[in-house]
Amino acid sequence: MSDDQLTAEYTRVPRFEAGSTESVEYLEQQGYVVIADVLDTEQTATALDLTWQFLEGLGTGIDRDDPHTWSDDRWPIAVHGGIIPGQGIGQSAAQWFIRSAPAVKDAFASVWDDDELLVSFDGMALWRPASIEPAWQTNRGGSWLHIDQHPIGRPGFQCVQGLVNLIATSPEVGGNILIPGSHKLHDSIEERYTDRLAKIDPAIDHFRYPSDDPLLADTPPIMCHLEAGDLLLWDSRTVHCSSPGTNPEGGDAELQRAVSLVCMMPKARSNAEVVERRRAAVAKRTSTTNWSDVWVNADKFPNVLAADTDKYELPPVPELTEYQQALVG
Ligand SMILES: O=C(O)CCC(=O)C(=O)O
Repeated sequence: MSDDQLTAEYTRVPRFEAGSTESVEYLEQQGYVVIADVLDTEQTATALDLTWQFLEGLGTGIDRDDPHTWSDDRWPIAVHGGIIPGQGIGQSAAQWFIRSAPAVKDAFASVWDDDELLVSFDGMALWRPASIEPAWQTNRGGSWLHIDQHPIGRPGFQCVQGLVNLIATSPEVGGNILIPGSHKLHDSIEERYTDRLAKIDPAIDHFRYPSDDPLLADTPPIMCHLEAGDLLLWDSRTVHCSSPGTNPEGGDAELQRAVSLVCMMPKARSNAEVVERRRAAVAKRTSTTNWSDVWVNADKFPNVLAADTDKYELPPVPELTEYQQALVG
């Protein structure tokens, strides 16, 4: 198997109601859970429209109706898996609209048994059609199978990440891949990957997981089918990534995948300094990672810093409702 190959079984898994006890139990056992319909059809359409407004508003000449204008020199900077972490996306109207859906908070509130939550200022994964330009195909899963929680710096249960899916998934296009139950391996990583871990600062919550790990041999990766409007939640210890599917160059000349990354954690886990920075981030249109208990500025990611960011216009400063301000802190 070459380094970047990863075969995942495309699977229809149970879809739970936001806030249900069953959804929390499934998450605890499997390390992931699908929450059905956190956005309805109309809300999903609005979310996609706002996503295009963000892209067109960058001022680089992107036109939603002309895929030939979606070229790298106009597209926002994308990192692994087509994730756009910066250019103000974390404070865009699209992201605020999606993360403010009541069912998104219900889902996280039941996980934490706490409804005083702060939301991440995350980005989105937007996949352009490789049928137009093969180079737009995103990284194959095996190249970035990972967990988002340092095994020593953050032991035990610490965070649940999520994505709101805006376009129904298919085996051909691909999408998120995860390894059910792999959150239970987290405690053993320190012992099994001592040398690798020694090179990673305990404050960096990203660990590339070897796809040939023998403990994964009996639990094949899955790619969950998601309807438009579904929320996928996973424990940050669950081994995951995304990958193009079986026919990535075969799709129509339109956006192939659009997901909004979203994460909520209890306000009680944060502190006054982090909250102050979060409040300032709204006006500055700064994006973050999934964590809201620490301050991590996604505009300072090396790939973002290395790029020519002057050409991008930031989205307008969002006017937040009381509900949204409470999610800032
Ligand atoms: O796009 C995806 O499904 C993967 C997202 C991911 O790996 C992450 O947010 O850590």
